[in-house]
Amino acid sequence: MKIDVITIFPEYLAPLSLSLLGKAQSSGIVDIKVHNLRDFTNDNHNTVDDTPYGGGAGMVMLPEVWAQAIDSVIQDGAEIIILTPAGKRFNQKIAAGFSSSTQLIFACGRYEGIDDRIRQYYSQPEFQARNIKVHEASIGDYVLGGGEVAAMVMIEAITRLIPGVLGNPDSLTEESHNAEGYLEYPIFTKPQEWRGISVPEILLSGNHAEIAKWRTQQAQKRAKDNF
Ligand code: 6GU
Repeated sequence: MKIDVITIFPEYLAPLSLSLLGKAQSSGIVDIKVHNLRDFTNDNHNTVDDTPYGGGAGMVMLPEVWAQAIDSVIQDGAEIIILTPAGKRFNQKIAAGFSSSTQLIFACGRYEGIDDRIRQYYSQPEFQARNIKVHEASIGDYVLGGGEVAAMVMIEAITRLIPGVLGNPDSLTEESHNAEGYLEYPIFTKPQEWRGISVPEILLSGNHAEIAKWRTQQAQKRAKDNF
């Protein structure tokens, strides 16, 4: 999978070369490139934004600069993901869908966002014919300073679902037994008693059917208590 992240703060994305993702890149499973939007400006001030038509607070990112950047990386089959708090809420199911894509392009908006014509332009029939799709995505109901952290969240959630990225693929099958993707039971390791708190007796019983039943109950209880 090819992943291109376009941002005015490339340094923000440095953690992408650490840990599992760093390994997945060295082994060639994913190829992540971070691009500086300002490299695609055409004026001396490297301008990326201007005031909004119709008035209002803040600045809007210029469509031509974004198109230059996207055009420099786009391939047939690409999923263009525009990060905006107004986008569709990202979840595990969406992550699974994107995990089989050949190219993901993350457009990290700042300020009040990217001129809407970028979404419109890449949604046109000529791009549809190339299997290129545009999405607007949000990671939750709160406002971040920009899409960079949201892109990292999505990249981590998506890439760990690609075969070969996780050290132990069993971690994935365990998760997928839960319809909502990640509703887990509480877990314990050694020692059996720690600072006066004991591991639940059932987990020491060796009765796998009873343990599975307990874990399901606990996971359901957790899911209910969380909301
Ligand atoms: Cl994708 N961007 C911004 N700026 N804020 C967010 C978000 C994205 N998702 C949740 N909050």
